[in-house]
Amino acid sequence: MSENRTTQKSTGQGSEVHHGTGSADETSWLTTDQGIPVSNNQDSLKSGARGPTLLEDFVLREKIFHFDHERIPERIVHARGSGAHGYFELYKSLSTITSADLFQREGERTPVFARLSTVAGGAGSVDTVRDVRGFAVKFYTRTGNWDLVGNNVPVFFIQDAMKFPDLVHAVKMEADRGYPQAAAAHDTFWDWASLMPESTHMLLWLMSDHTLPRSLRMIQGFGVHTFQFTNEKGDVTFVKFHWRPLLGVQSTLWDETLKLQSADNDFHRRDLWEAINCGAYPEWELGMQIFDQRFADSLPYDVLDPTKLIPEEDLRIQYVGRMVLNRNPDNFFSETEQVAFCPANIVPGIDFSNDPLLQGRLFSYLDTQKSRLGTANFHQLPINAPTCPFSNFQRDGMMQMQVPKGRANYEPNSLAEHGEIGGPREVETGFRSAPGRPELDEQGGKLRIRPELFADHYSQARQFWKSQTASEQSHIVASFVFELSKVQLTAVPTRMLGRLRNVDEVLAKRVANGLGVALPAKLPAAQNPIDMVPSPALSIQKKFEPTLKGRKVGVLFAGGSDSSQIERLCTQIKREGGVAFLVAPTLHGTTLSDGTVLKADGQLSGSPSVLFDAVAIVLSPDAARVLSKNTAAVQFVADAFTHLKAIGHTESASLLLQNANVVIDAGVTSLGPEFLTAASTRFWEREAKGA
Ligand code: HDE
Repeated sequence: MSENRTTQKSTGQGSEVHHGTGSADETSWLTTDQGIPVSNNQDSLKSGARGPTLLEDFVLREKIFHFDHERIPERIVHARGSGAHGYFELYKSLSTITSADLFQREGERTPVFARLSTVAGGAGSVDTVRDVRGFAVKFYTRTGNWDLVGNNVPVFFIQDAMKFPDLVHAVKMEADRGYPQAAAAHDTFWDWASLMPESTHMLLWLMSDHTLPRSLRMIQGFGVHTFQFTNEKGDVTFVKFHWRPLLGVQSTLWDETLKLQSADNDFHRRDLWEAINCGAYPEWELGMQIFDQRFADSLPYDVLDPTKLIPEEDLRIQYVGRMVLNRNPDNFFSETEQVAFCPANIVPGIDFSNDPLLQGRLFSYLDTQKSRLGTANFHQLPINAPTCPFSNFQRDGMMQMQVPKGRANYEPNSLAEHGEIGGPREVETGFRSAPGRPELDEQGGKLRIRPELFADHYSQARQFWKSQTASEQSHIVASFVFELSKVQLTAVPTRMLGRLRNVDEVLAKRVANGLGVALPAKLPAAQNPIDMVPSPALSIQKKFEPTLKGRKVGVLFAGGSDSSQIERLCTQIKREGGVAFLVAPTLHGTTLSDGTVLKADGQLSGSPSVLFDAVAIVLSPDAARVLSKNTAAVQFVADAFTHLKAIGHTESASLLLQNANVVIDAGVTSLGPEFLTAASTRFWEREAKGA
């Protein structure tokens, strides 16, 4: 026998990547899943150095076997998401309206895990698409897990769960061709949407800037449905949930969004991760609109209809606490991928309403977890398990990870009387449904119908349109034109325009003009819309408050740049709560005016200005001359200008600005304090001037 065939220890001549052996401490040892120490993680077991691999190589087989099964089905919707841990802190007790434990004690913190997602795209799709964002929060309360599974838009496409599979089939990749990915701009979506008047209000939101968020840290969240609170006495109150980002709501422009897709596929995921990693924890306030039946009755729409919202001008939002996300997941798969949200997870003191969309969701999410996570025991995964004790008589099933003791797997039992473990028992303070209201809701008869008040599909869509600024209205028009221009089914854009006339004649006309088609006849409405008072709160721009907090400034420098100027700028940006990101033509070693050498954070060709909220151009005359002929540098400045961002610059950088066709306005400044003010906002007026 040759030595090669007998000595497994030999690594052979061709093997060169053995990275040391584990220490005496067993916890550092590489082992198989069975705990057997592994001596070689580079080479499979072969018959001779060049021979076939042997079937007995259990180390290799186990490694490949596990790898083959690494993926689980992605979510049918909301497949692409980013998660983080944090806490919810209550401002003041809500004990008069709800007995929910997490809302009892002022200042108390409840741990949470939040997952923010896009809806239509697959798990590997790009972050910056035009889409609604999911806003799901799991509260690990002392009386069980409460999942508030909402979106960043306060209304939904449909009124009844029956239509959800149709909506999702229509918006996802088309069934035969498998594209487009993560986009609504295609035949089947608009075919469906143009035939679904109830989706109109949501379509206005979808076409608005709300679906192009600048950052996941800058999105709102909404519970969408009406929920109910119950207190100790059994009184019932209605509640709608809102999340308000402390960084303000901010969006990108469509062109910015498109360019971000090539600049950074993971723009939102990276942004969230980096912010948490550097201690700039994103924060939202939890708001509630609390009302009773009398208020509900006073509205011209039904509060059980999820295509309607209650304008905050009509009913104040009370902010009752804040959520801080302060810890990134340790493992993306175990936490963000395996987290299983379910709107049916509510705790004593909170209850559902009869919203027919919500009612359907109560079934769907539990069911989908079995399909994704493979077992009814998915609740035992660490990210899903309640942090309070939980115990019942459910037993066994695939992947049972608990080891219940004793033989009490049924109830009632008298085992405890015989000195054995008897198991848990019902508790007086346990979950109780809010009392039904037969006079209002449960009126007997099994009917597949909708309440009459659900028939108005246009009034709130019109209110939304009228509440936007001129710039936001132009964006909505441009989005409709873009999306409908991608539709090849000829009757569909016409049908959509016929519907849009019910929302607003000017909107319909502008979209028709953009498409270059004649305005078709108005389609009949099930109920004629009414004019509601515009709600400024529905506009992002009207609520916008200038700030540098959480924003990123790209600082372009090159050889010979003034080092003290760069340093001063970076310090000031940081002081304002922003991040300065240094960009230079070469990454390593740019020599500045005083001879010091500065390393950039990103190379110019890979760090376009779409990645930033504002840009500062710190160039020496020589570098400005060179860069004014450099395509990446010219594009850097030109895009910043077109994307309505502040441009601060040294006098000598003027040539570069000229070549980028920058027109001097309030957003183009020197690098003094005026730049910091300008960098805290956007210059929407440039749009009107054709930027
Ligand atoms: Fe969902 N939805 N949905 N949805 N949804 C899912 O559950 C469903 C709806 C929302 O980060 C799925 O675990 C039905 C409204 C979010 O893990 C699935 C209906 C709102 C997330 C499902 C709706 C949402 C989901 C896919 C109509 C906003 C991601 C995987 C009756 C209020 C949660 C999963 C996460 C996920 C079904 C409508 C928000 C298939 C049947 C309305 C944020 O169960």
